[in-house]
Amino acid sequence: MNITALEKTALSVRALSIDAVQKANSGHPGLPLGAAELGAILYGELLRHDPSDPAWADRDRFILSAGHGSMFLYSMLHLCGYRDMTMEDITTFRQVGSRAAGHPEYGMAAGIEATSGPLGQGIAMAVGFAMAETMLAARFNTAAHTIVDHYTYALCGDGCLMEGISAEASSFAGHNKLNKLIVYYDDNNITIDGSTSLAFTEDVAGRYESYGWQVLRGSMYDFAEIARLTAQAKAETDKPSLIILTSIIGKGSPNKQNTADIHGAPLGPDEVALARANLGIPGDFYIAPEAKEYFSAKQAEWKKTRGDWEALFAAWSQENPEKRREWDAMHSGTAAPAQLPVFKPGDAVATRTAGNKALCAIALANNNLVGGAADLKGPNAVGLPAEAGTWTSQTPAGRYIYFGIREFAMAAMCNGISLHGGLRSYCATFMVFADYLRPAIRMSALMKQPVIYVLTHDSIFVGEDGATHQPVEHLASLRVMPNLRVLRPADAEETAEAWVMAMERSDGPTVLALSRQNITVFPKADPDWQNTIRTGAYIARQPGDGTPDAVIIATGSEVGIALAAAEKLTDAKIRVVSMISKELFESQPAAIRDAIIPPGTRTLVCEAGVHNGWERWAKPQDILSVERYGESGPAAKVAEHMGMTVDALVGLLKAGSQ
Ligand SMILES: Cc1ncc(C[n+]2csc(CCOP(=O)(O)OP(=O)(O)O)c2C)c(N)n1
Ligand SMILES: [Mg+2]
Repeated sequence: MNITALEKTALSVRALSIDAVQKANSGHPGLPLGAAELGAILYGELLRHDPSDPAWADRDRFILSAGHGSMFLYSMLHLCGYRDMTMEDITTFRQVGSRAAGHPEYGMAAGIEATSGPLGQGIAMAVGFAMAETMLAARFNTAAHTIVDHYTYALCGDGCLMEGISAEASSFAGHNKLNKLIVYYDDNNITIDGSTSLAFTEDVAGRYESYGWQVLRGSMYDFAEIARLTAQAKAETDKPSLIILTSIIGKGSPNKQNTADIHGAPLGPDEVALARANLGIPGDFYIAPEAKEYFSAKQAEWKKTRGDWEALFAAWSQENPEKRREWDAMHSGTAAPAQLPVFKPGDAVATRTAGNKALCAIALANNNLVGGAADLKGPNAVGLPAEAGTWTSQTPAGRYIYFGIREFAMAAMCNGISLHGGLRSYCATFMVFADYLRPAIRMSALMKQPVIYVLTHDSIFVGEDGATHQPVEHLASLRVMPNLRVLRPADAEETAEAWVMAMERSDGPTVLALSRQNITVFPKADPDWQNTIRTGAYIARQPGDGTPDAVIIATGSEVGIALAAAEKLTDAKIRVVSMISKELFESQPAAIRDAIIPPGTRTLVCEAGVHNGWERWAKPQDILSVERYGESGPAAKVAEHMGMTVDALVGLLKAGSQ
């Protein structure tokens, strides 16, 4: 280990971070200054990676959970020679167009493994990465060839550990013995408001030990110790490791280090000058020549390591052509067609139940689909066929995941699994608990990850469980999230298509909103509905030719209400549109929209949720919605009590036509 080169690397991280934040007049110098030594040794000595091929499948992953310290990551990527992270990006840190965004953003620059900044989610995503590694290793390694063998590293701060999601994810990781997960804790006792003594005095080590982690301690400023502790973490084959590194926030800034002032504000010109003098930084955006030399030598080493792996992979491919075909299929990013379940009009099936049949069929055709529920495997109906097995530390090739009752971590872990590559992930809970996982859904959408969220029990038709379990505002609140696709199929046939639509998506997450209650499969007026549904809506009922007298837009179980209401008004030509995805439909060209909902035609909406968003399609008095929390009782009685019935819709239709 070249200590001088590592010291000069840490110096360069400090120099770049001080200047980038100062120039942007915005940013967080505290973490990169305080943890620069870890950056140097992690990227220089510990990580198995190759900047010339940042997508190398068997690279170690590093997730900066404390995403506010983004200059830590950008400095290291630049120093290592990741081509995406140029000096121009660094000198334009936090400006529009720079790859060095305020917080690391997945997709902006190769080498950024995950978007981070929402504290705590990085730890959970790291758990997901580590899970994915075990899954692929179990499936593809052979006695002769170990082609999947990498570690997942993360760096977290006090904030990540205060967030509840770290508890969910770390408890899960300990239970599942994710020994190739190594989390460094930047233990500086400072957050934005000041000392951690204000609000965080728990025994972190004791807590992690109780989760079943190996807990190690050392100094952030002792390279040999960090190397030794990391080796100890790797040697532990039964537990994840937390390496607590005592550190000084903003180290090197003579007047601001060890204070909250340096957490998230530029040093200011005077303190920049003092810090430079103190550290021995000779100029702007300084990179020490020793660091440069060190990393150019490393680049050759890294290339060789990856080259060795490529040779191993080629030999493995040669000997295991079938496994190789599966590897390619799993990494292709496209879903294989499945033998979908067939339903016929008149069948009474809950869409959650139909969804399970579709999921099982799709899972059989797509070996890379893994997932589970937050202790609601049965109620959400998201079990996998028996041959898919269960993912445990003993059976890592298994595909059904018992996440436990940890919705938020479940969703963030699914993001990690998806980001890792090679796998598709899904997860499930009751729709009413969508807000327990919402910040992770947002991250799926932001990171363009095709995670599938199965949210069942999607309305007041849940019945007896009552108001706490009946979603009312959730559909509307999910629909407003950019790049999230919400699909609410109206019967079993639509549900199978919805699952296919979710699998076809590669650039963002999908919510499948499914019913608890049985729904009768209805005949579809549009013979081509299986294609038309991909526009977000199709004509489910079409009375005769020509323009209808009125159009009812309905979603999910309320399509049945709309169909029944339309039948009751025998003297009017009423079209029923099943709108499986409002936002998808609204993104269609006008010609497609107008063909389904003719402009100028009276349009009504029926959905068992708040009206918000539907004003685009119907006048307020023509929207049959639910504007209050639900009631406990049998579903039909609750619906009657709340006015979500065929008669109520008939009443609306008649009222408007007078
Ligand atoms: C979920 C979430 N809540 C709040 C914030 C705002 N925030 C950013 S950094 C920070 C303090 C973090 O303290 P610590 O992790 O100790 O970082 P350090 O100050 O040591 O760099 C807070 C509250 C956030 N980014 N994410
Ligand atoms: Mg801190």
